[in-house]
Amino acid sequence: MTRIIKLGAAQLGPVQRSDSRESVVRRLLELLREAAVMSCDVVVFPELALTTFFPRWYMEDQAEVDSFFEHAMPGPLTRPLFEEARKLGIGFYLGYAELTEEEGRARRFNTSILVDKTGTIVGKYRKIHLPGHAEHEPWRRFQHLEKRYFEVGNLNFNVTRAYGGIIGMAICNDRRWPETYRVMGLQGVEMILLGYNTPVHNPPAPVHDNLSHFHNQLVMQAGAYQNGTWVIGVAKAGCEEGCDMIGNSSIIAPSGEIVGSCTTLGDELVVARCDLDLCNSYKNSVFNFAVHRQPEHYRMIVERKGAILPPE
Ligand code: ING
Repeated sequence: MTRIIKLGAAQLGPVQRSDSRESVVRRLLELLREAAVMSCDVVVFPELALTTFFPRWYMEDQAEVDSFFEHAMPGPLTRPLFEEARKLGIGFYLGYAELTEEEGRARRFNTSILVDKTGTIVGKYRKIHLPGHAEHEPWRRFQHLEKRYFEVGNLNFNVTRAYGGIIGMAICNDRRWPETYRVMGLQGVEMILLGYNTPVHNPPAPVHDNLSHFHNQLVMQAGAYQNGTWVIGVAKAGCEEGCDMIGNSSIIAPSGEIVGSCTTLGDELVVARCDLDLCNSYKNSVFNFAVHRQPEHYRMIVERKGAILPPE
């Protein structure tokens, strides 16, 4: 029996600071309904989909910072999304800023959830690779303060059985690190869902700006091929509060081929037929880890975190 997921990459255009949660949820519902017309099984929304990318600003007032976080998921403003998804029989990935209490203290994470077709949360991930910096750096055109506002994720890179396959999640900068894909690849992942908010301009390395689309697709294509998995990356795009962010949302097959990508910087749904069994020809041949990987022959370098160079 084939295991095909009709996958909708639901890119969002910019969300401005003044845009209410309600207005954003209305946009997400619009994309969800369009996905239903296209017979989608699963829809992927961006990272931090409910608000503007607030780490671009230096803030000291914790209450102001916390206004960008969700204190419950679903909460009163996001519940309509879960209810509509259940009614339409569509699962979804959603990225948001999570404020919760664990071990007796407030915890703040850059989080994504996996919701099945009954509207039940079946998976959660908290962003591990937090880019940027923790203190105000006035030399920058805009800040990137994820290290200030979020803790490093504490849920590892995990996988969930859902939608008939083995599904993993990542968030934005995670996609640039090969470990992200390999840790899930070693768990047999067949489809990795991730959202991103990626400025065109990267202040520490402006020479990379003109390669932002190339790098965006390069890392996801490599991760997909080297682990025999589908990878779907979905942007919040366009000019947000004066900061231009890339679109280029992409659906990538286990072959590394791009089977669909957005062409605008707005709210845009791209749909693809994702056959999970396409993973097998890579997992059972060139990337058959059990037969071809030799971790014992490089473990010492990985664990020592450094090269073993011959004496001078
Ligand atoms: N954003 C960016 C990303 O990794 C970045 C940060 C931008 C890194 C440009 C390198 C170059 O896509 C988030 N939110 O991680």
